[in-house]
Amino acid sequence: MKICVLGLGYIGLPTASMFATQGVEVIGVDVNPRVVTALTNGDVHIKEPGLHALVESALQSGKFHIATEPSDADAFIIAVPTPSKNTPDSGDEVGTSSSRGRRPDLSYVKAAAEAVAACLKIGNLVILESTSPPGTTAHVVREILEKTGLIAGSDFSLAFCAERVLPGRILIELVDNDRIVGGVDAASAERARELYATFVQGSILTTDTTTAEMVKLMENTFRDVNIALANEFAKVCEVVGIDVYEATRLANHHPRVDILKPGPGVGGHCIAVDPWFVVSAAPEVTQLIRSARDVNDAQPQLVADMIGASVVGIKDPVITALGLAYKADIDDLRESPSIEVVKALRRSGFSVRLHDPFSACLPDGTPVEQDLNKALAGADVCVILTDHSPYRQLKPWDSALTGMRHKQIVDTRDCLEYGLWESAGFIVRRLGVASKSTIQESVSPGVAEPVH
Ligand code: SAJ
Repeated sequence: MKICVLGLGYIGLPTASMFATQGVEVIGVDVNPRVVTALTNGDVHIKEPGLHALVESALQSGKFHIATEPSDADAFIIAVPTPSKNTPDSGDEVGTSSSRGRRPDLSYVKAAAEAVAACLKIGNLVILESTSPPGTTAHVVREILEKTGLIAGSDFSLAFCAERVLPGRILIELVDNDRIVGGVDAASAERARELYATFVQGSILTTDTTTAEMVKLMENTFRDVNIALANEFAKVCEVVGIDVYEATRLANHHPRVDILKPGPGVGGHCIAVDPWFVVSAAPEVTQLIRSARDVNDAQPQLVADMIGASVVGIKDPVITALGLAYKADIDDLRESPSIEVVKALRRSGFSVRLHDPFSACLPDGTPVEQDLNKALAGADVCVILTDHSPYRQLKPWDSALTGMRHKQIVDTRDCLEYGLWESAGFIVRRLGVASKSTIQESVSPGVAEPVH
């Protein structure tokens, strides 16, 4: 058995390595020569627990070969990105987010399918893993592959099987999670099921390709809509003067309620993108999904306004932003709401210092301070945007915090034991919590208590 995996990113690389360490001959293909050179030299370009060791052992097994183009194989797995792009009229509507009307960009999937078509032989199995709008496998990919004259479902098998892994737990979830495989016919689904059973220990359930594509989109849309609900509850709780975390904790005692956490917005390459694939598949009937996207997309500005309010009255305020990744304990900055908050603050003219223990620079090369003491020295407000573990352990008496000019914290992730901080004289602002001690109430108008 020989497999060709196209796309050596967050999903393709672990998947290819997993097959190779199970004794399957794998050709890992990436169009980016830098990725290919790095991997050939044993350098893994993605930070993920256990991934370096897995790739190393795959390469050492002699079963994992890296290339820039696919070659003959028994099975092809396409794991390239499916980003979204703005429709020409997006962003023009008053009161809506700039991402309104985003639609899937299938250019990478199409290019990968063309590359597979060039090597396609009778008896091959082709699987699309990239998250895709409903119908992509059965129409777009099928059409490209059938240009060879071979017919899907009779000359070759064609299936869709999306990944479902959580960044930070990829290697565990790749093995343990159930998988949904859709085939253009029952035999295609069955062949794909057998292939994944090489390393998947969860159940592998079969269906048709379009249902399998929709399942993946529904999963991430479910999460997006539920996060939007948590963000909306946070705003309501501020209006009615209560603590959203207390209310959520109590509501979640109900056996059929599981409210998520509010935050600075939704990031990552999936949840902020995939709902748009659903919207673009059926724009007339997806008002709720669209509204949820708008609610989540508006969070960074809301958080920026909250931070801006904390430094009213302070001359030349210094804001220190802790955490830039889209979620805790990873280095992934894609679609990160933390970066959107920083951009919004800078647009308003604020000076913002950046700190993140996992990222030394932004994608545009802007350096990110790695020393917390330096990042917070003389700062007027410390803002937790991403709840990385080191931040969760912060205490008001840590040297980094005592170096601040004013004792103010904005915790957008509810990750600090806020009572401790308030006892130490800090003003703590949390999303979804009506401020007990606003600056205006505690000290002279608009000025926070300085650190002595
Ligand atoms: N977030 C909140 N509040 C919450 C939970 C999350 O604001 O209560 C935010 C996070 O901070 C982050 C964003 O949402 O910015 C997304 O994070 P996440 O941990 O919910 O999900 P991802 O994007 O890392 O991974 C998701 C997962 N999908 C689901 O949980 C339904 C994962 O299983 C998928 O494989 C992955 O998308 C993907 O690749 O599609």
